[in-house]
Amino acid sequence: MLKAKILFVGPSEPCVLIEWVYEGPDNLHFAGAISPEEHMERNAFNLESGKTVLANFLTESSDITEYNPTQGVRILEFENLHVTSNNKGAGCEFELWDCGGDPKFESCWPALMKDAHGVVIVFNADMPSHLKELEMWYSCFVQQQLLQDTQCLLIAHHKPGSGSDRGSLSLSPPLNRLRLVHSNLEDDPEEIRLEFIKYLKSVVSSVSESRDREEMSIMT
Ligand SMILES: Nc1nc2c(ncn2[C@@H]2O[C@H](COP(=O)(O)OP(=O)(O)OP(=O)(O)O)[C@@H](O)[C@H]2O)c(=O)[nH]1
Ligand SMILES: [Mg+2]
Repeated sequence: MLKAKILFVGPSEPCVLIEWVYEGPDNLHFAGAISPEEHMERNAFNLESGKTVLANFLTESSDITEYNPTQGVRILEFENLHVTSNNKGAGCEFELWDCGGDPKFESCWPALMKDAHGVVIVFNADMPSHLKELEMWYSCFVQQQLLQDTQCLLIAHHKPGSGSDRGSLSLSPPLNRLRLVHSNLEDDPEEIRLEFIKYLKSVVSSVSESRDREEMSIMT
């Protein structure tokens, strides 16, 4: 049975250590790092792209509402009845590798990329810094791995309350050659589910085609 490995990658700002100093009465000084309240605020500012939330939704895994930075990678296995590996209806299994976006995991990337069949880059369209980073993720995970553009999907994830302005997002080459879809789990969750199935189908057909080509070259 065909088994396809799909990576979920994309930016997530590292947890900045905010040093604060409070000068109290009698010249008392307090100093500290990021407080729990600030951590909550940081969440509201949408610094992460939403890879884990989307990965859980698309593989029907548990819902996570509290932010828990992915440490390295989580691997979610799933099957999708709508996606078969050939026209006789043979099944196909998937592994979704939900990668942590913090740059501190960069040293793990080569191991994560190995033998991937597809790369989904998730970003938050409201964050200008995410848009600037997209090209780096594409170059590193797709171009340098010699994957086809059809094996890559860009997902502009819209968190609740972040506004769903889609029109203003225009990407420059080479990113504008890629398939770009929007996800908004609150307003229209089925839209991204259908788009993801379409993407899985295109990955499976390119994997099957390259296997067929390999088999033909062995026989001839
Ligand atoms: N309710 C809701 N919350 C969301 C959604 N997307 C993101 N969030 C919130 O944003 C937080 C961060 O999202 P994650 O999916 O964990 O982010 P990530 O891209 O996996 O981050 P890293 O693992 O650090 O790379 C979540 O824990 C949620 O609190 C969404 O569609 N709905
Ligand atoms: Mg995560």
